[in-house]
Amino acid sequence: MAFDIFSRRRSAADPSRVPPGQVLTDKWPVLHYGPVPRVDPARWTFRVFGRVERPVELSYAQITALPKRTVRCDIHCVTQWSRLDNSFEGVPFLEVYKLAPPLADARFVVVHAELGFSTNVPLQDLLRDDVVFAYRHDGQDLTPDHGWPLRLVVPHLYFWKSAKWVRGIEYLTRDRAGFWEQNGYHMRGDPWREERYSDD
Ligand SMILES: Nc1nc2c(c(=O)[nH]1)N[C@H]1C(S)=C(S)[C@@H](COP(=O)(O)O)O[C@H]1N2
Ligand SMILES: [Mo]
Repeated sequence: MAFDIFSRRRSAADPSRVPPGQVLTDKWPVLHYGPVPRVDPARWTFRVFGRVERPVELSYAQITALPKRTVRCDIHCVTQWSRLDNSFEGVPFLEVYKLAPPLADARFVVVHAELGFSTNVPLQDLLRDDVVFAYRHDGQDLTPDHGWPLRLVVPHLYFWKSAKWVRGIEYLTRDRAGFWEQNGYHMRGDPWREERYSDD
């Protein structure tokens, strides 16, 4: 316990872990637009489509049978809270990428989620070994609030790019604004450069 308090203080005291304009929290706020969708994993599918040679559709059993990894990372929300030292367990983006590779001209991805939510991410930002489709956080299954049964985690971008309740990815040659991006948020969203809004 004492160690936990010590390590938290030490993180809080380390400005190199906290991007400009962010405030630390120990709690994990729940943030999204609209209701929490009700999801039945038995009927759930994950589609890979767009600029791919061979589109695929995976069941929940199939995607969670792919190799998994645990990523330790900090969360930075554009509404200015940051939460340090999270662990997310799930399927690396790179595994899904290998399973249905995009065509050579693909440069961007739109991540599709339940209830019409989407977010766009440059492909380069997803081709990193710490980007995962997560089903567990800090050793427990994700709660429905936080994106169960599957959410994306892109540790180095603002957390709105980490879509909850994902249902597929679409590869594109040109960038296309997702839900928050159509409402003024940045097309990339790097917290270290404070890329909060489209005019930042
Ligand atoms: N499907 C979906 N995913 C979403 C959102 C949303 O509205 N719908 N909001 C994003 C935003 S703005 C944030 S900050 C994080 C919050 O994740 P959390 O509730 O697990 O903290 O989810 C992101 N993923
Ligand atoms: Mo957010």
